Amino acid sequence: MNDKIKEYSSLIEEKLYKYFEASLPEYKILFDSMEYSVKNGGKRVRPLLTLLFYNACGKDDVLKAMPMAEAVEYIHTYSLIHDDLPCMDNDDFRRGKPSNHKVYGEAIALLAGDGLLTSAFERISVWSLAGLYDAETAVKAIHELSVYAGARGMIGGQIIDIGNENNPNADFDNLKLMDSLKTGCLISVACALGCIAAGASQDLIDSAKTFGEKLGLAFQIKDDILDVTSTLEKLGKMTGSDKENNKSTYVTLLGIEKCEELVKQLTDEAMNALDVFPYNEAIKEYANYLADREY
Ligand code: GRG
Repeated sequence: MNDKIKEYSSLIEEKLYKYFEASLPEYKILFDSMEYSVKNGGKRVRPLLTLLFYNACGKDDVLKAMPMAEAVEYIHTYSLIHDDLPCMDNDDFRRGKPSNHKVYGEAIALLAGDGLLTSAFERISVWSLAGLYDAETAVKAIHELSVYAGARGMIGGQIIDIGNENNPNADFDNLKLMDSLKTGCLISVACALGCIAAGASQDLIDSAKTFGEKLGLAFQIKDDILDVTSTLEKLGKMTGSDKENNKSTYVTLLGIEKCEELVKQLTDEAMNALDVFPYNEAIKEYANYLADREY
């Protein structure tokens, strides 16, 4: 694995939990619950992409992009906590451990998700007030994040997903729209945030988004493949859940072989968007790693 990927991954692990150290004693349980899910061993795909894109813009002081990386991982974690709730997917396991509501109960899990969502905007704005980002950079980052994580982005994808429950006939275009929103948007904005933190041009920000859109779809198709081919031990969550929920997926529509081809094709297309970046080697390596991943 590329040295930069290793270095940034350990930086992320070092910084991601600082926020929870300053928990309020009167209701520490909320911070414990937020920390439980953040600490719970995710792959850190999104914050890593933020740091890698910051670096790809020619910047080395990656700590400057860390609040953006934290923000996107907190939003990702909130989405997983809420997604596991009984009113959504009702999943008892996440990343091989009991899901948040199984440990803390539904009410606290709901609030932990709310706390993480809002803390994302706190992370960026507090560092801007401290002088790390100028006001325009912070507003741009907050704007992009709120659009991509909100009703026009990730939440929109979740609504389409709910509409597809018990609809094994959803077609390719429906799945593509759902996943572009549900999965692609947060990955896209993670890439864009790295460029925004670096003060990059709109051209670079747009290319980062294009990369994220393609990679996000490849990532989701791979996720659907692993739901069929992997195991609970490797994935840390129940496999076969799509079949059990009677859901149409890329695998049910196209079969595994065609899906593997599509992952490769979308990953290649994502790479094409990287030509404009001065330093893109680490991102290319990471995109290939994600396409070949087993969990
Ligand atoms: C706000 C309820 C709510 C939902 C928003 C993102 C989302 C929609 C729901 C989360 C569940 C899900 C399966 C989303 C698809 C994207 C995806 C494959 C998430 C898993 O991301 P990984 O593999 O997770 O990066 P880790 O555990 O590694 O962090």
